Amino acid sequence: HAEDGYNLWLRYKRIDNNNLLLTSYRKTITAIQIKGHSPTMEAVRKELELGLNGLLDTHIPTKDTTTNTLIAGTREALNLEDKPTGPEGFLIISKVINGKHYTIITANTETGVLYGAFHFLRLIQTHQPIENLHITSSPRVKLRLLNHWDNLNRYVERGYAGISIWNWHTLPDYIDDRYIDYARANASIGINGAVLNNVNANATILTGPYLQKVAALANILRPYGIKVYLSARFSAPMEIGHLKTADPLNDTVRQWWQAKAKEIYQLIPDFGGFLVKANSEGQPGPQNYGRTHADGANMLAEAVAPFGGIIIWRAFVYDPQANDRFKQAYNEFTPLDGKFRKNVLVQVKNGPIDFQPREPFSPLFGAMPQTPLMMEFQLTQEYLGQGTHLVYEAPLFKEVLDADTYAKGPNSTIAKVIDGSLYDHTLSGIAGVSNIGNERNWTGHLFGQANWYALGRLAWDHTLSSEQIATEWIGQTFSNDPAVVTSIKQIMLASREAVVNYMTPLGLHHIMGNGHHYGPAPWSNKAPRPDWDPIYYHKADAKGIGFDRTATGTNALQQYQPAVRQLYADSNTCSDQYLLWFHHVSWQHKMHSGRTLWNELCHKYQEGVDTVSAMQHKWEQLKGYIDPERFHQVQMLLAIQHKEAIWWRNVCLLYFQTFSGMPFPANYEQPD
Ligand code: GCW
Repeated sequence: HAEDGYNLWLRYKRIDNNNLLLTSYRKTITAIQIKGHSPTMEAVRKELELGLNGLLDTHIPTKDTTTNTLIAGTREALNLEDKPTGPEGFLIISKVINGKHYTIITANTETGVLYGAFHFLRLIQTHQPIENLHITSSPRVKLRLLNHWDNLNRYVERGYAGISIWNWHTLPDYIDDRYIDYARANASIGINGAVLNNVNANATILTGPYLQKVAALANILRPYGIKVYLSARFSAPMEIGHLKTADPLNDTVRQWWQAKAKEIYQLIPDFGGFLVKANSEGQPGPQNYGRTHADGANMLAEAVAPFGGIIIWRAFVYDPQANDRFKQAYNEFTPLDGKFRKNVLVQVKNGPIDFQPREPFSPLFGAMPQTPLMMEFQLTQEYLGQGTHLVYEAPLFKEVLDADTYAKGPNSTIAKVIDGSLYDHTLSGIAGVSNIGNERNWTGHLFGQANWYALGRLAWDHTLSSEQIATEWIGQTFSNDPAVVTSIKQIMLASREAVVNYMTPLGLHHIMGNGHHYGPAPWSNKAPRPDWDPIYYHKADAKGIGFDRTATGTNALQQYQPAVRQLYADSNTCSDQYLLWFHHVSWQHKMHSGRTLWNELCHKYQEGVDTVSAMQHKWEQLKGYIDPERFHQVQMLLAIQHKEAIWWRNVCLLYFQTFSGMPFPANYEQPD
């Protein structure tokens, strides 16, 4: 492939001759020895060969030589004393045995060895020394999943990178190479599961012919440590089973699911389980029969339990009748804590509304101690400029993971809720709603790749910083030249705050156009449901703007622990970032900066635009340091982003000015 981004962060591009590390790498690795011939060990061999031969531009033989050999194998196969941790952890160690030098990649399982091999390649790709290694690593979170919102007809809901990579039509007989590269990319960042179809599920996926297709994909992904999962439509027993009901307490329904589970596990013995969106946005669910989410989840959990499967039940629910969508998930789910079977996780979106540029964390985190809660992040940038805006999401993910729920006193971070450590859960998980499609560079926007990458890395180790992850990604994707790394990193790290500022500063949210969720439409009030309308969220009027969620309003704040509530409860002390999430404040309200709210709003929108200009400027300076193809692609997209940041600023300010009646501050670029 030319420089079209297809190779993601696995480019294995030759290290420059004038880089001293090249000599050292070539000296340290003169042969590769792979212990074992299973499909996973074959994947290890292929990757190490591809990677090392590419990076070092030499042919490294796969055989045992006297010294300077890279050995990869399970601990059992190598008969080692050193102990890697856990079923997926790995150990990379430099050893001298009988005067001979070895680099050993080992693990308790073959999948662990594969993760170790990718880590080793990452070290070289990011130009780290490899002569004296002692690295142990194991994932902090057990289920590290991508959720594909694939509709079976190549359409991806909220997909901005072409059509789906799953070609259901040609499966199971035709295996696109791309499936293998998908598996490699995921394994390289530790992703170990893929939910193949949309949560707005089509029951067809559960029919015999489709299960054959799913099995074909499972066979491809298996050597890479990736399990397949399916979104299950709750009413499938009626639609494809021709039953009269899908009531979870009905015996025939239960038997139908049990038989279905058995059928699936016969084809796919390591099938992961089901993901379910129920009684949400019109999807069928247990409440249609007067049953609870727990009844529904438990019925499915019972069906997959004999085979070691799990159920991931989504908590994304809201009700058009309710006065505050914010509160719904908490209200419906906290009473069910303790009622779910052991093999159920509840998957919660990071915020209480819906993947906004910034949300306070969902109050469910920390509020269901007896239930393993799984994090749902959205890689596909539905509300963040979709496929055209450069937004590096790691800072968003980190902000959420590092937030303190105070559920068990201070330092009860969301990361600890999610990794199971706060409440001692063995099941734990993080999911990312996938941003990939069949575009040549997978994600449409080249920088969307960084979000996929970051999700995997953070699910493996949530203590990594956004900056570390960016540095790794840039080194592998573009260059390790410190000047290039610094500039691209600055662009990436500024981008999330930029999108917050030019779209929804100071705690505004959900003012994107109904349906498409792309551009600004703060005036819009004609959606089929009130809770899809921007005016429901910003509540601008002559007095001020913002959603009062304190005791004088909907009191959604009540759902947080007192220590969190305290952070937000008073409009004078609430941080600017969340002000309009929790307060309806006057246009004259004095902000921390000393400006009025109106002036601050103008200031923030402008700041967003200015940051995008600065990002563009930094990118321009990289000309000549990055191949022309990728340079030009990103350059064009940044120009769109800049144009649209101005669009957002102008539209929102002119609209809100109809309420504030206040002039734009002096020295301010007047919107038109
Ligand atoms: O954000 C909304 C999206 C829907 C999506 C839903 C969900 C899959 O607009 O497209 O449906 O969330 O997460 O279930």
